[in-house]
Amino acid sequence: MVVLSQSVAHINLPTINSFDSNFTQIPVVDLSNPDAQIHIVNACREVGFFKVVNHGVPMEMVTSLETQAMSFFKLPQQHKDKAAPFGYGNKCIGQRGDTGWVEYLLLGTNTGLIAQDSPAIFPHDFWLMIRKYLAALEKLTCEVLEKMADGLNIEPRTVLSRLVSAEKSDSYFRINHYPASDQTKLGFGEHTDPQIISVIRSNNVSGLEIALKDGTWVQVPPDPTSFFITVDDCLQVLTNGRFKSVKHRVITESLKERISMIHFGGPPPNEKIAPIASLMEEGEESLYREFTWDDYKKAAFNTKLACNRISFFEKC
Ligand code: GA4
Repeated sequence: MVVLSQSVAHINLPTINSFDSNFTQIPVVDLSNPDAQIHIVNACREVGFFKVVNHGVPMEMVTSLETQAMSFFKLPQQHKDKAAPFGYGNKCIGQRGDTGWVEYLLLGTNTGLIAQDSPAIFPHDFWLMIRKYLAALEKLTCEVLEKMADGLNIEPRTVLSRLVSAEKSDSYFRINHYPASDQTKLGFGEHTDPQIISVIRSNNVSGLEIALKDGTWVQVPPDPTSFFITVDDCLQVLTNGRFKSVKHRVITESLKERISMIHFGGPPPNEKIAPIASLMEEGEESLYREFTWDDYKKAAFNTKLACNRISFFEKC
């Protein structure tokens, strides 16, 4: 049975006991495997989610950033609240009244703030680590997207990666802290990510769940040495629906605190998001109206978390 604390008691938990008992494994892609591109494309078509190993990101870089972030979240609440204008949030997600058992830092990677150590409320070392981590994550994101282009047989192989490596790319970085609790709580409600792909890394504490194509939810066993990738809404459009963005959520059920760091790879604001021409078969039409990332982001950020945002842009 699910027991909710008072603070989230008003949240309707969606079908959290409908786990798919037949689904045994999250797809794993070994980036050093010469066939990695095939496994990436299969995972994106079938699940919209996979884990990458042999990713080349040094683990000490990841753990030292996590340690710094954890010491921020350990600060007294009044101190953390001072960071609210700079991306700190506590229990409130987005602008439309969504809540969750989570506190977080949410930073735009291209706003200039990270490059300027701003706000100075965080120590210089923290900013240095964030910059190093983001550089490594952008590289990993591009590697995955280039292999994806190879697997889809589209050229040039940078057709997707250039969207997140462009100077004006509008990516986000989020550190979520789910405090320990002895009760099951909705940490982060179900949603798809609006961007192209998101790269998630967490400590060794469970909670992340994904929805399969048939709507059943499966738990993702944590693996702190690996990264998990989600197919996001823009990638669904870029592939004209061949890949579907994956619904995911976090249900905390552990006495241990969970911390996750997510890089959301987004395109430049004025980039047109439409199916990649070289992927389309003869006579195939786009399933979506043409829009820019700025159009999509404005619409998306104005919705509730669980909203099917992509449907606003589907052709009737
Ligand atoms: C989900 C993915 C990212 O965390 C995020 C989220 C954003 C936010 O936290 O402000 C949104 C959510 C996310 C989509 C719908 C809107 C906007 C909260 C919300 C209710 C940073 C993003 O890009 O979209």
